[in-house]
Amino acid sequence: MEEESGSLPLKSDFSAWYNDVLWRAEIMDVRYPVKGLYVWYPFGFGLRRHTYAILRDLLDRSGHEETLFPLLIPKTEFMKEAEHIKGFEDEVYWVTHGGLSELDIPLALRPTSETAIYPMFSLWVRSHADLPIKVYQIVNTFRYETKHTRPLIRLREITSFKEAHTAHATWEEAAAQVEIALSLYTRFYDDLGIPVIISKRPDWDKFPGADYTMAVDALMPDGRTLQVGTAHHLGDHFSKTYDITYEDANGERQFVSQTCYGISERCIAATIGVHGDDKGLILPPKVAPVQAVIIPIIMKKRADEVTAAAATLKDELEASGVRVKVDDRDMRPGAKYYHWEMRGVPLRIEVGPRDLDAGTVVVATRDGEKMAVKRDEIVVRIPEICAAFSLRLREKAEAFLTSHLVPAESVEEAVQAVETGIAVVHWCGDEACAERIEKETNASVLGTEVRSPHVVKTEGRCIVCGRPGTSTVIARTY
Ligand code: A5A
Ligand code: ZN
Repeated sequence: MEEESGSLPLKSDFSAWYNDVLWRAEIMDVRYPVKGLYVWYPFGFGLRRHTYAILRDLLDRSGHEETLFPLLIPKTEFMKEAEHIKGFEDEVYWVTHGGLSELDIPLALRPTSETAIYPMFSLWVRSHADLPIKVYQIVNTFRYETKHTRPLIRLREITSFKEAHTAHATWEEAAAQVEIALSLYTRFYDDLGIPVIISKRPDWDKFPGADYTMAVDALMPDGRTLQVGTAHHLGDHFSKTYDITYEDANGERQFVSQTCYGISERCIAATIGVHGDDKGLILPPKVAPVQAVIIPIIMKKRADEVTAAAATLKDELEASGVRVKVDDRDMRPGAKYYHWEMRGVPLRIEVGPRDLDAGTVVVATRDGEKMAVKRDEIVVRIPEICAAFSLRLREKAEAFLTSHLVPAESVEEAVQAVETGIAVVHWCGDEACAERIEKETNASVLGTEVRSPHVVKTEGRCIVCGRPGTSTVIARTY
């Protein structure tokens, strides 16, 4: 369909590019008649499936168990933790009726599941032996967002909310779990070829009901950052509210310490935004729904021979675990190339009469490399070609991030820096100074205690007041 309706805007016009590529590459259909709710096309859902398989695998292999809690939360449970309510009350959708009768207790559509899960934790935890608990679920959650909604980025129905919830005997153990979560998320984004910046959100920006929040941010091509994950230390705020206790060695009841951490389909927005180009998506092979497309180059003569060779190659690649398609539609090869480039397919394999004679196939990677590969070596060469391709994507993204991290020694320099990227400044920790920075730069303080190989933590004078401060990252955000 995209072939018939104009062309993709340049990626330098990122917002227009993003909106267009979503339907041209068949990721999301935005025509669903409810604001903030979107439809996954099957191709987009394939991308989601392979992306979340990585996440599931990381969690499953690090002691997490998958679970599933109800969507509806009774108002009585929801309203128990004061800070949590304050943070979410203007974002909650309420179910008030069952058929024609009003419910005795209204039910919230979960905006996140602390208040669904923790009353059950209270029943599950009895003794020290029941700890730690580490569970996660991948579900839809609902948030009545009032800021501008955007597919995959700011949704009212988050369709792919991965939330993990843990309970521990001590505060320190929970703090260690936050670090584990951050390292899992770093590995996840590494697999997607997306370099991230981790930092501690300022107090006024932490999760409602948390002791502190660590956030994972990715840099989008327009210089704005996207928060693509968070890990929260919940201390005993919720365990006191929901009475989650265990008996310690002395027979005394102790409140558990908790954490939770989440990732949404923003991880897919980041994959799309970070890697794509003027021709469309560029997908890392690990998550591409189609990893290789075979294009038979059909001339008048030897059409049957070429078709048969393409089919055999497909079978061989499929047997070796490659997600592969043959595009044998009756179209110009150029139009086919365009079609699969839009969808980010990492490898295109051309098979024509000349290749048959030479005993080779032509492999073109989505980032523009082209090579002749011996026909009888193609199956073993594919993993290596994919690995090199993934590495190039990652290196390109790393280079983009590093070149957009700009040290700023004054508020004026920070104003300049956030025009194109992330400002790295010194800040004293005082909220008044942060307000000044945010007002003048029209950007947000992402956080302190920055964890990134690209930001060296240093001490220096606060760019507002001159008092001692530490490295702080500032950016315009989604
Ligand atoms: N219970 C914890 C994990 C929690 O809810 N944390 S959170 O509110 O920070 O959400 C987790 C992540 O979901 C965020 O870091 C952000 O990446 C994503 N997210 C939050 N609101 C979203 C929305 N309206 N649309 C898409 N993604 C969203
Ligand atoms: Zn200051």
